[in-house]
Amino acid sequence: MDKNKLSDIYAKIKDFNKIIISVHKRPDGDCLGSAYGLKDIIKTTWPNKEVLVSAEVASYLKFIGKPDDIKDKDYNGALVISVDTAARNRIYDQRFDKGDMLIKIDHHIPVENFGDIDYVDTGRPSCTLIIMDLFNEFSDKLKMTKVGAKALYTGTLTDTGRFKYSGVDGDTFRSVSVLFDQGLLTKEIYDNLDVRTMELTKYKGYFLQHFKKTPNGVAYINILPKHIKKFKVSLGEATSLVNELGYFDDCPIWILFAEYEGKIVRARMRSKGPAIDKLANKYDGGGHRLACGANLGTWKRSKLLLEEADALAKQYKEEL
Ligand SMILES: [Mn+2]
Repeated sequence: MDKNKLSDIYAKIKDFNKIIISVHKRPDGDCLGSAYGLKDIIKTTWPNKEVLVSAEVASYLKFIGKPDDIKDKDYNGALVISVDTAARNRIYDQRFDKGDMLIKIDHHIPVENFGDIDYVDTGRPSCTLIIMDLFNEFSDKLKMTKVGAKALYTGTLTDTGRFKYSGVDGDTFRSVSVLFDQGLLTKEIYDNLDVRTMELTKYKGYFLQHFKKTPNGVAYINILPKHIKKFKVSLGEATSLVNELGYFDDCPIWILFAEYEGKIVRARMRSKGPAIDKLANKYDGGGHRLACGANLGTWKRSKLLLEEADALAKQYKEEL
């Protein structure tokens, strides 16, 4: 935690009357939780400030907040805060640099600096925990309601796999305990996160019967538009099943390939052993040491990535 930089961020938030919070494309619980949590903290502390969130809607996360309709002119004189995003091209609203000042708050392995202030803490397993660091550092000045606590808890849950992934530590639970002190009620959160549609349940059956394994232990599946159509699920729903491939003790790496609009192929990669972030970097991606995304473009490149992942798995097993 960099207390000096948190002080700088606090000072800028206090200074500006208009703040726009920006998230990444294809939003997840962590970026939306960070955005709505930070919005709640700012609005509760300074009710007269205008705080807008620029994001796409993720239907399963509607219960933590909804994005604002932001006009070009809204950026005039605004402080823009980008959360949970490592690179410019991953930001959903590409007008992010149209404000008067830009702050980046993130926990991914840094790809590039793009803010006037860049606050990156890869030691935090979710970006929501950095927002809580800010809150806790200025707990004598900042306020939060249970609406903000709900958003921050949701993002922490989804990015840590419900406190399961590496990076979860004592600080995680100390921060989360503060959310309970703000009146956090968790039932609504679990009720919303634990919903699965009949369509996705049936697709999961297909998914579990059609994944494959490479010779050295990379479990993978190709998600094609025709499957999405047949099972009537969204790509976001289908790719949310990634960790269903993480249960095999002979597969330290697992990858889900999916074809997006315009035949663009992307990968979601996970590992419980070898670091995969360097591999993701080679394929226009990145993220964390054990959880990454990559932009492949074509199915041909997915084969290359798979071969390299297989080599990583082989090397890892040989070193055990
Ligand atoms: Mn995150």
